[in-house]
Amino acid sequence: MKTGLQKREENMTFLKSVPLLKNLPSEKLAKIADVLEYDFFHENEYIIREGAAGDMFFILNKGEVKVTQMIAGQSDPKEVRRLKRGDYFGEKALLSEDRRTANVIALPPGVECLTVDRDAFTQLIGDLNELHNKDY
Ligand code: 6JR
Repeated sequence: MKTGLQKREENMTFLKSVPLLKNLPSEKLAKIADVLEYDFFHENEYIIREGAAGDMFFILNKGEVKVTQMIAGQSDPKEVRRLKRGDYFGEKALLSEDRRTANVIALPPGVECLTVDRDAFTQLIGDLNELHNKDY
């Protein structure tokens, strides 16, 4: 069995490896480590649906996802990119209070994400320049 302390250390080590978070002070990372949750998704499962409301931010811990988006005049969503361990998604709906801008779908064999809710995101992550300057 892992102790709470071991789990916290593991989370801290991973958070330090996430490019988005690498310049945050340890105290802030520790706060994120304390509030994050784990979420698991089966292959082909929709983690995020375009057009839905959203209150969660995701950091990919294991596996890969594909991002798809509706294009005007086309009936099927088109793949726009793939994301891997250490990448994040779901920030746009939290920054703008808008609907989700794309679908995010788990690729085989499935995905493990760290999730941060809207309150913690706003307090600890939401003011990072990288998020605001992101230009897809
Ligand atoms: N675009 C998440 C990854 C893209 C991408 C282009 C866009 C928007 P969310 O998909 O956050 O949920 O994290 O909206 O909370 O190329 N993602 N690649 N979003 N939006 C989103 C991102 C992630 C879905 C993308 C994304 C656009 C283009 C034109 C408005 C207008």
